[in-house]
Amino acid sequence: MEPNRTNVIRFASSMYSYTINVEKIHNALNCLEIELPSWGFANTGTRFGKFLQPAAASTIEEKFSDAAQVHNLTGVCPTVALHVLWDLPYGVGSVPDVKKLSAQFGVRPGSINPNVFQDQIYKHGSLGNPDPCVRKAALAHLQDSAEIAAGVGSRDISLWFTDGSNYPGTANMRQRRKWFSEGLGKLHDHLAPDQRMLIEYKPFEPAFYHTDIADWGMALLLARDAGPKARVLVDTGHHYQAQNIEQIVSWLLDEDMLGGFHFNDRRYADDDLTMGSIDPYQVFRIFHEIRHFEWETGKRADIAYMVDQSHNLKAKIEAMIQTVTTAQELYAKAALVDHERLAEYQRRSELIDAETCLKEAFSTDVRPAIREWARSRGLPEDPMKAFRESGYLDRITTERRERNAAAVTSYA
Ligand code: RM4
Ligand code: MN
Ligand code: MN
Repeated sequence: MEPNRTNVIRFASSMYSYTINVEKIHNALNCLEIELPSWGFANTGTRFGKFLQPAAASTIEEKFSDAAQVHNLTGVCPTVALHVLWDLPYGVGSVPDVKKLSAQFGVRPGSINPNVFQDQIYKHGSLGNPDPCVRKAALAHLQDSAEIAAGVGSRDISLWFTDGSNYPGTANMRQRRKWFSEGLGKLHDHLAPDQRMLIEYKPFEPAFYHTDIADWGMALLLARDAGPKARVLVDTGHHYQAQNIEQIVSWLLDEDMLGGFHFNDRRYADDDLTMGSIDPYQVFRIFHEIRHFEWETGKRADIAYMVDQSHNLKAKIEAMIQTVTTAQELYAKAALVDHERLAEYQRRSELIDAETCLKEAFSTDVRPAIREWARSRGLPEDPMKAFRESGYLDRITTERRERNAAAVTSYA
């Protein structure tokens, strides 16, 4: 059948917008990097116990090796977040080892995460502890962490505190805020000129009555108090059910105070499930706010995109590949939003058209364009398939099985 003129024109114009879309997606993917957490490759569990995986990583060398697999297959995960207590047992003394592993595996150390919650001295808090000796010890560890970060060439120190209380009347909340402000200020003074400190908030758990840094407002005030190198870190799992995370993100962007993300998903609380597994539209909306901010201001938002997940049941490396693929898809969709058109609809309060404009981008199948992008970079089109065919999992399962079987799994 001869194509009629109208069809030809329609086809040509849809080809034209297809080409524009592919270009938009490729440009967006070129600037998306995702940091993997070292602890995401280790055996983790719930407070009721762990189900051990024979292939889980238990040394920092194994964590680097697993993270490198994900980076080699996806091309967008050049850094791995490290937890000082779990990954650098000798503190600053472990820096040379980390540098060696980084050179060996081709992935760099990313954010450095101090640990001021596991030691027995932190039973009643760290920087907010009523005991000045404990506050001093916590600060010393935070400052050491800044030195570790400088030593391994990382920019960000990522701070999460469990400080809080379980029962009303047992803690002086205002006083603790002052201690926090003091301690974080001292850490700020200790940072090198190009370093940043990211302050994470969480409404509850492990503290169940009050948490010292419970929400983005508290984190923002403390970051402001600390100084110009402090920013807020948004962990998507650290909000109450109905909270509008993308609005928090857009306000923090507006204040130039958004430093980074810990991505994960949840159904109930801080479930640490795979990003986008429960509510992909929410991740899209967050990415959209960031892209919209960048379009409107002409500025590039300086955000560390990090994953903070715990795969108790899923195979760890595969779950991480799935996460990266999901992040790319949702970011690519957000890159497709037609900002000019959206701004016009918003100005005229054309509600249905504005919402449809967003949904059109969300419902576009971006996978062919992502495959094309991967091909153009010499990466596998299907990283999961490539991983499964690589034989890596079989090899590490054999190597690590015995050690993992001997690990501790009990809750009590
Ligand atoms: C916390 C928080 C921190 C992470 C720890 C392991 O809930 O999200 O960012 O480092 O878990
Ligand atoms: Mn987190
Ligand atoms: Mn968390």
